[in-house]
Amino acid sequence: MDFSLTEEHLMIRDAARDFAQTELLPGVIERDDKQTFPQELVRKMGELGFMGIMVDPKYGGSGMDTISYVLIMEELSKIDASASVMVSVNNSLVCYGLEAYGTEEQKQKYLTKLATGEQIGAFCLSEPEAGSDATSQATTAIDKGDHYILNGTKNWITNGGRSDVYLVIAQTDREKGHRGINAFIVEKGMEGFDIGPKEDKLGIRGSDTHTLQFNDVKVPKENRIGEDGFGFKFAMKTLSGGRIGIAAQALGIASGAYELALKYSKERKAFGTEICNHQAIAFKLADMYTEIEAARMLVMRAAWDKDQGNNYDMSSAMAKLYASKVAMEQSVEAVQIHGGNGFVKEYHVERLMRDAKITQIYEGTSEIQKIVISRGVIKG
Ligand code: COS
Repeated sequence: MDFSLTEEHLMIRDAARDFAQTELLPGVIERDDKQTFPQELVRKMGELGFMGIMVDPKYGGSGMDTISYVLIMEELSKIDASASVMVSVNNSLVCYGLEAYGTEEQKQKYLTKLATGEQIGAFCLSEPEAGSDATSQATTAIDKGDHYILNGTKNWITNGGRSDVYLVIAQTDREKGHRGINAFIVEKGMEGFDIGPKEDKLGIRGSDTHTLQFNDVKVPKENRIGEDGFGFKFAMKTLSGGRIGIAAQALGIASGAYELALKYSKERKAFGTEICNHQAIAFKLADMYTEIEAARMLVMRAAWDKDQGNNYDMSSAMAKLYASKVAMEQSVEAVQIHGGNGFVKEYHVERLMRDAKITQIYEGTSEIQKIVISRGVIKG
């Protein structure tokens, strides 16, 4: 067993940290306040190879491993979880989904642009009545021979207004249940595809979240991903990797909040000494650090499982369940250590606390992760 990172991993982590500090940090409060999508920063992240981290270089990707992906996600998320969720969705839901299950034509046409950040992608599974209960897809894709006709509504779609490529899950044959579900590549601008207004959110306010409408959208058959009826398994397999990305995002929110709290506790004085010298604060720091390191082990384990070719359904669910809990609890503690200043935007921790909540909800709520884990435990 080896807990150390390679020289290459350390370099990748430092590059991500440097980018987050110099590029993401300066405008992060304003982007959160005004809900501004960081278009220019996405372009820069594409140049650094962050939009196709694990994609094979022959499709324009960086050809890195999942450990690298997790390291990059943690560093970006310490500073700006709105930017990191775009990276996560583009990498582990859209690029991975296309690379693992797309045809060579689909990879050449779509993946090559998504992996470089020239284009952005979105993953469209959730619906007004189908979030956790993902097999109950109301969106339909009727088979018309050489094309499908898509009708329905998708909710809370990250990158919803800014994407060029949308992977859309829809029901083709209701009688077949989940085996009648398909996944499709839908392009922005296809007739009948409309993007609703941007959601006004509690956290990750710089990310671009929309409801999407599909009204008789004609999707060519060559845009279906995998065999007929593969769509639900496609969503499940892709989300298992997505959960590693969100777990790493949660880890970054927690460690970012912790680092700010530690620094503050060494500067702020009360009762004649820096507040870190008071046991009330020192014990909080001890708990925070321990919890974050425990989350890190689970996140790294899930990434390692994926890199080794092991099944990572359970390890990614455990990583997301635990890291998101740590992000929520420890960002609250970071605000508490900051006292009154913690409630003020310029100290950053209140934003991290707001951003933390979504990690317990998207890409499968904590309750869904417990379903996945408990089924795995019982099955053995
Ligand atoms: N990989 C491959 N196949 C999987 C899978 C996985 N990780 N998980 C489930 N499947 C397959 C099952 O094997 C089953 O196929 P067969 O009947 O051919 O064996 C099929 O998918 C249906 O699985 P299951 O019966 O377990 O479906 P459930 O309705 O009980 O739902 C959960 C399973 C709850 C795990 C699933 O609906 C889920 O993950 N929901 C949350 C979705 C989500 O993350 N939403 C957020 C949207 S993205 S922001």
